[in-house]
Amino acid sequence: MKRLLITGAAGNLGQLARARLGHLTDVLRLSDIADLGPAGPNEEIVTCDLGDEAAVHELVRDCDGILHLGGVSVERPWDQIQRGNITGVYNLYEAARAHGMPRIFFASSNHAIGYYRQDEVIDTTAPQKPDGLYGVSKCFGEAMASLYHSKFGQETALIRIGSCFEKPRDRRMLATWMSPDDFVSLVECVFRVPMLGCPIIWGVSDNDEGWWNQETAKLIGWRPKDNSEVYRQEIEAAAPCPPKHAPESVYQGGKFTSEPIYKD
Ligand code: NAI
Ligand code: 15L
Repeated sequence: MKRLLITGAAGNLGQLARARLGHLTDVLRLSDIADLGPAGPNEEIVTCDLGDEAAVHELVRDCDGILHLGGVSVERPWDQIQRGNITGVYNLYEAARAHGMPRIFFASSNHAIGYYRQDEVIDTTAPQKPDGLYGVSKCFGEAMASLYHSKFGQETALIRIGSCFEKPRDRRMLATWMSPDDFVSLVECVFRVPMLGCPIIWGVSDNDEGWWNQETAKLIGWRPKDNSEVYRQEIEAAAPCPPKHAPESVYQGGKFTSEPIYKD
């Protein structure tokens, strides 16, 4: 690849991608509304609000791939979600259509299906069941990717990320955790597979505990290697088990299901 664009490059996963995915491309174009510091070798820095249509068109120009991590990543008031995750995603897909349809890795979320219960196992054909406005915005992103694939042939990997952090942070994350190494190998597979289409894939490690039937990862040759089980003792010792009827024990989306609709 000549130029890979990373949106949300100042964020948690964006910093990881910046540090570890330079080998995929000649040039990394890094973008965010937040400060990204100085450009390193083979890096370009572009400050850009995803809600700004003209700026997003310039951002996407001359890119062969897009790792789309930018936007609001938790539950927030509608106007914030709308700018980053609704208008922003529309702007991104329109810009991609205008500039040669670079392949997109879309960071969707388990919160698109967060109201499924933890005693259910679902696959990627299960209807969306978002657990908040943030989850609704990820459902919208998945729908945009599907539309642009059907209408124009735009390729997108819809990655429903569980919880990607250095280590699982609570009991629920023993089921939802994706390790940084598995994230890196997933991005490599998405951009290296000859034909992608528009699959939904669970962004989760090879954990013993889990609620998602990982049947589509093989379409891109991705085999996650890490397992949250190695952290079980540490996690269980750190905090008492939440009550049986608490949202974090009942729903796949955990505490997101008990968030209010924020007004400001
Ligand atoms: P993050 O919140 O750390 O990073 C998101 C970045 O997007 C931030 O640097 C922020 O400044 C930028 N951003 C927000 N609004 C923007 C706008 N209007 N224009 C331009 N940039 C904007 O989130 P994180 O953890 O790095 O996640 C990356 C992506 O993966 C997000 O889309 C998130 O929804 C998704 N995801 C992450 C999970 C995780 O476990 N880290 C789980 C599921 C989904
Ligand atoms: C997400 O979608 C969030 O972006 C991330 O911060 C985590 O909270 C994750 O889901 C999760 O469900 O653990």
